[in-house]
Amino acid sequence: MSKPNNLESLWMPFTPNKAFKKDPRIIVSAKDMHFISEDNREILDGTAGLWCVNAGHGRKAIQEAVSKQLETLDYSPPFQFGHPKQFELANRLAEIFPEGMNHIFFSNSGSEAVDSALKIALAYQRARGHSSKTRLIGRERGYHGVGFGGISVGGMVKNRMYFGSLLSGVDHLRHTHNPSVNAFSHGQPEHGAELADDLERLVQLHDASTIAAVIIEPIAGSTGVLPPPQGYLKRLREICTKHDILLVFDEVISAFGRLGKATGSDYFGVTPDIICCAKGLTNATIPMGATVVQDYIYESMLENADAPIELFHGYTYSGHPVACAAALATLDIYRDEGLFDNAAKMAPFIEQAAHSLKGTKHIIDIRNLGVIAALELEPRGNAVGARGFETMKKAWEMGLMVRANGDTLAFSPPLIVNESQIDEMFTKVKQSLEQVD
Ligand code: PXG
Repeated sequence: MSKPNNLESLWMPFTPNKAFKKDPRIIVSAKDMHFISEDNREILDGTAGLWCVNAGHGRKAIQEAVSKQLETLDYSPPFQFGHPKQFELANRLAEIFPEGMNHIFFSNSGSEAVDSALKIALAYQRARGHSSKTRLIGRERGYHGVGFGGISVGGMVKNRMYFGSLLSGVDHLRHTHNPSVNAFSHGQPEHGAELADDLERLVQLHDASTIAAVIIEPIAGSTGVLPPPQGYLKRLREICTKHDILLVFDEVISAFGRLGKATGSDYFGVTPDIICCAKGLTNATIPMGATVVQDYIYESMLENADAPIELFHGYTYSGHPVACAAALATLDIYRDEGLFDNAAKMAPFIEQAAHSLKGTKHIIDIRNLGVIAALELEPRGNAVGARGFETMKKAWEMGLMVRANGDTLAFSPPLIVNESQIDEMFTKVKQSLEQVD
């Protein structure tokens, strides 16, 4: 196995470069539920990479589809020309996304899927004659990727504070995290549906005639796993409908089975106007994002937007043939192996295993939904995030990958996970926690 001998030139994303290069964690291969580290240790993947390897690692069928596609058609331009697989994939996605959401715009990442959604929302409002509807509403603690659109509507302080004044005309709902009444909730917390009424407050302030869209993650992931309070999403949907405001669900982590259904919208029984997805779409093998819209949005754009090009937006790699091949093979695996059902089956085990850690050193809250769980740790004095980071490192030494979002440890294993692997994840994280100050 080749071994890098100089780590200096690479500027690593969302990583403390100095600390990492002194004490690197290098992954050299992966299969099914495990990574193999440079020092040849098996690491149980408790995070599906970064919430994305939903079918597990090293899937043969995806590899074969990708290499066959490379041999057949490596690339074709997406503007003014088409290739068969992008249409096939759009049709396949339309089948598994909520009814009426049959039109799909391709991009290369979650960030691009989000920026595409925001631009589509604005262009649609203008095309149908509501050109004063330009305001975008996000939510505190929201994560919508790292483009300027996404960080503007996003609500994670560090992702915003270094980057200037961002998009104008953006406002935010309050987040829904309220541990004083909801700590240690199993699944969706009981309290907080009324926080959806924040949108009514923003309508009072700005007037609905200025608001194009609201974007939220149906379950917030990056900020530390915040399942929506019971009734919250339905209430937000009703307020959006009442005021003719588009509702965008950022399902970059919740689509493709994470909650035991194809989409979070399906799981929660709440249908938005636009869904953003990425990650699990190709099992993370080839970068790809998609923005899925209701038929009335697409049809209105074709009818009312300027001709001949209805949407002045697109990427060199929109609907890349190799990404499409990977996505089609991935969707076959999800269907043929019933992985969304397996996720639904594993959800109670992950819930039980996570909550069994109540009382373990440092833990101040435990949250779960579907194949997602989070352990929130008490921060160590002013060193916010230090305890989470050290526990992640300790777990890595013990052969477990867990994600530290500040002081919250997040679990989102591949959907092929079984009961004994779930037990192993929580046993190892408990042992790690016991060794961290
Ligand atoms: N929206 C959501 C809801 C996401 O979770 C993105 C957009 C952006 O996707 P790309 O493909 O542009 O990265 C994401 C990405 C974490 C973590 O620590 C999660 C993500 C990215 C980085 C870290 O949980 N999700």
